[in-house]
Amino acid sequence: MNEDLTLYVAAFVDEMVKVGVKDVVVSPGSRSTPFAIVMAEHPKMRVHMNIDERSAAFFALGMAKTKRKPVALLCTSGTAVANYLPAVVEAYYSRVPLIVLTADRPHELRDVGAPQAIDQIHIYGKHAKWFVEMALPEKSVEMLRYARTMAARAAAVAMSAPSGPVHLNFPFREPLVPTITEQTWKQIEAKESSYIDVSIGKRTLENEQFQQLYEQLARVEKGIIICGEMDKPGFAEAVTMLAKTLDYPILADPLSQLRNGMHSKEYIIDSYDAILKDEKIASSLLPDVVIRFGAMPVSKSLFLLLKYHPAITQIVVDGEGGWRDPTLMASQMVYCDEIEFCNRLVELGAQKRRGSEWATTWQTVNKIAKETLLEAGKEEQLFEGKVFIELSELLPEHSVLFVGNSMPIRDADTFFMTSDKQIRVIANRGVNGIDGVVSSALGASTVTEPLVLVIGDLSFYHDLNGLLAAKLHRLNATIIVVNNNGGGIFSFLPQATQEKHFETLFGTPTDLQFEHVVRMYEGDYRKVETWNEFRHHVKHSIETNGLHVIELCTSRQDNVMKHRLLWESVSREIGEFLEK
Ligand code: TPP
Repeated sequence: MNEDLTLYVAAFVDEMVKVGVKDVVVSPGSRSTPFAIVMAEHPKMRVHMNIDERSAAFFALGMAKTKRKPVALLCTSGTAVANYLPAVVEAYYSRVPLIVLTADRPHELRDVGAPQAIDQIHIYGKHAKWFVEMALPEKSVEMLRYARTMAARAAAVAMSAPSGPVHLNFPFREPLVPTITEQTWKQIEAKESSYIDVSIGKRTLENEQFQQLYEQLARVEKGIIICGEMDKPGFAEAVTMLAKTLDYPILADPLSQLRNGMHSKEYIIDSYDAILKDEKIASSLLPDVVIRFGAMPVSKSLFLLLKYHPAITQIVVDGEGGWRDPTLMASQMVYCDEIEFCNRLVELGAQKRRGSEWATTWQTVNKIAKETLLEAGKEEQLFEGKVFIELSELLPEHSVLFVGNSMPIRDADTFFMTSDKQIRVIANRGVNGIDGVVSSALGASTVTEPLVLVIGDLSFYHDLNGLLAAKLHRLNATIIVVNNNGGGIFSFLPQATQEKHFETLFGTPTDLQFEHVVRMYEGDYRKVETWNEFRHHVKHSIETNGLHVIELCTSRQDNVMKHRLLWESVSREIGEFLEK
């Protein structure tokens, strides 16, 4: 009977379940056996097996992001632990709560040439919000309470602002197989409820601070609200009310969750990236004040506007108390829950300012830009941007659109415009990696369906291993691979002028036939050549269970040319309007 080990691990797992951590992504290994078996035995814990730790960690990240709750990860000792690093880093920067549990050799077997032993202490550095080297298992009442306390605290730290990953390292001595019986759960049930119930509050300001902010803003006519990545239920309604009160347009990033849904779109500007590409136009639309919510938006032209116009007063509101200002131009940091901030200013703004020329100009310019960009929707040839125009029509209510990094997120910014459909748009924008995107999307698909991922060919290649989860767990997902045979983004950058080295160092064509891989994972594979085929297969894949991969082959040269032509048309049309 391995009672010390069994009861200690069972107490930890039971507490995790009680504080709401009910999903764990497990990778196989020997040292992690105590947790793997206890978790599989716990009646309320859902175990998701994922063999490759790099994919497993991204799978957990996608799941946690979509749930807005912590998800646990479990792996054995050695390089398994190191393979979690990319996802831990992404989770840290994108504020996603993860509880990383790693099994380790006991202290006497460290740094003495024992197999599969590496230094796991603080292995994720500052990318883990909290690190704990756990005590060796013991079944005393005190140590069972210690195990419970650590589990509750791990979830609390992961969830408290800013949310992020925590790492607990568990030394285990052999024998490693726990002896779980019905009695085990009774023995560790110290209390019916959680051992520790943690309440986490929201940040707010004093009444006078709200009053001062309102008075400051009420004096300024030329203001804009900017929303980057943000996924708080209720924020869309609150910020659109604030926009109405102040008569400020909202420049809404595709990840702000403001472009889609039932809230008012009157003030939502979705084509600002194309509008602001022309410096002359941008300088005629300069605001005096900006209120910024969420992460920094994807748009480069918006970033440049904020960076190079120091006269703009930039107010950055962050409910999680970070420092999200890559422009280094913020004038005010406001640490207040974003919904509370909007609601309180709306309450103060009884006298609404409406119908200013400022807001109307932005609305008209946006309309012109949109109409011009939507011309791309008439394109007969396969054009990357049109994927998102088509998806706005094809995606059903309550779908999740997962967007890959590189061109897909930029095309979503330009071509995925406002609609009344409830569509959640998700991406890994903490550090913009092209790694782990397939796994993150598949993790998200375990939480909500239908899920459609749009991804570039290099990014798809990067995480082909991730597809195994779809086969093993019978997941339902549609993956649209935009295959321009290499890194399309680089054709837009100054590197594109380096003809001698461009293809070898940046373009990097792989000439891979993805069909074989998709079939290996028992997915349905379609290559589309026309928009009719595209529509047919997207609709069919959403209505049918299983993994579907739809590949669309495009040309990098054509792509850059078509984007530039569209941006030129937008500048021309808006320029003519503004000169009138
Ligand atoms: N490695 C990682 C893990 N993340 C990165 N962001 C990069 C490298 C640098 N990088 C950014 S975009 C890109 C690379 C290599 C090319 C992506 O190509 P693809 O996924 O085919 O998308 P496309 O640019 O064609 O839209």
